[in-house]
Amino acid sequence: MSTLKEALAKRIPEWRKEIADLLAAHGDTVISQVTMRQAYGGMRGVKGLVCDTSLVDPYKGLTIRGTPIDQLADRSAEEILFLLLVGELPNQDELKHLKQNLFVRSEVPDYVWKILRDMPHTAHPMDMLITAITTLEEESVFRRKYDEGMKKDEYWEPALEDSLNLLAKLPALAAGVYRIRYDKGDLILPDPKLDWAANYAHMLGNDTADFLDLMRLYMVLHSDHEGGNVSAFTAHVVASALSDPYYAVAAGLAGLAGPLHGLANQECLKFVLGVIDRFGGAPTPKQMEEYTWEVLNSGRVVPGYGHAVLRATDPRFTAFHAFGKKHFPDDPAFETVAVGFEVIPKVLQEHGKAANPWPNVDAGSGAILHHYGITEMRYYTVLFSVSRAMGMCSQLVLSRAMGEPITRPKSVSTAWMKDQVAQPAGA
Ligand code: HAX
Repeated sequence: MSTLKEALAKRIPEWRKEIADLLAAHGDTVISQVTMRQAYGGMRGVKGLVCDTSLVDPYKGLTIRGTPIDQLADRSAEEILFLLLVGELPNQDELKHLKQNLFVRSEVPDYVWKILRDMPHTAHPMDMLITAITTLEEESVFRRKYDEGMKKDEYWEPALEDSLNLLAKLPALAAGVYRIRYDKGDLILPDPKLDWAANYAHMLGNDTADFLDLMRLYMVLHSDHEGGNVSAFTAHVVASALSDPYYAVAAGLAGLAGPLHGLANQECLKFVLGVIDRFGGAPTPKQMEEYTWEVLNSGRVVPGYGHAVLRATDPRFTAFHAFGKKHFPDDPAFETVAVGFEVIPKVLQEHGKAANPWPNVDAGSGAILHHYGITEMRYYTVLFSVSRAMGMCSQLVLSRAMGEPITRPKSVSTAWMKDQVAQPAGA
């Protein structure tokens, strides 16, 4: 049976040559310029990174290896992982092998459960997930092989091994975080007949066909979002120091746990429930407008709206919206998100600050989870994390395969900036 590793091993020499040829011929070509505003402004728009797994077009949104995300919404997470890494979808044989391979690696050692159970009962679920991952670092093959003196050419192999081991365990780990943190009873064992995403749903404790489908969609939509977002970039930088994938993914997830990034889904449901609470159900457009202005006038951001790169409605929002519309159009939380979509972009345009007034992926996902009984909103970023780990791992395996060096941009001081624009004495 052919494997993901074999498929990747075939592609790597081609890609290495492609990059070497490009650099030999055009290595000194300028691809970006940096203004002072960009240096002080989160490096927005600076092109100084390469990511081949996915790309975000400001108007069309996410494409994975060139395919728009809405055309991949019916695929399994395993297919997406293969696509991210290898650049093409797996054949039946490769897919079957990957599913089995992930299942075989999925058992979580007891010492991890012990640590999670010993954590304070008030711990944030993201703290628990990150702790579980750093605890699992004990298993790192990359670190062991590095200590044994592996060659640079070989780095990608144990990076892939660690990535597959970690990804295989993540659904069980994340479901365990949910069940331990929220007293949901015993842990549930995975079912060998289910795929990776459906097993996550099953281990959370909901085996209905709709919820399994939702988890499949959720895991695909959040899987990757090019290289410059906080979590991907953080994981990339940490892995560039040859820290192993457990450290890199844990670091990336610490970034995802920020309210301007992955934690926004938690904030979004808080916003939606606040609206429902205030108006006793889904609001009218007028009420939604009033509420949104209140949030803005109190100096807060409207969660789920705006984006550092996108300048149109996020196709991932559209996919979630279509799911909600099909399965539960009358749910008050879904209706509230729908009214928000009608009203909030206009309010943000009138407010005049946000460069992008349109919804991002987080605007509606919480309302959908809420419908299926996952009401513990502090847990939502964990779901995002399980999926996004696929992107982080794929990117770091490819970075090692391409022999990328340690990341180290140059910083400058404000005094240096002032010197650049100082008039010569007497001018
Ligand atoms: N509500 C109110 N104000 C907003 C806003 C929003 N949804 N989005 C942007 N703005 C404001 C910014 O706070 C900024 O204000 P100041 O000049 O006073 O600092 C101004 O508009 C310009 O910001 P921008 O250039 O449009 O946006 P950034 O690239 O700086 O930031 C963010 C992008 C996603 C962080 C921003 O739009 C935001 O805070 N959105 C709400 C939080 C959110 O939904 N985050 C999830 C994003 C998707 C993601 O990463 N998921 O993981």
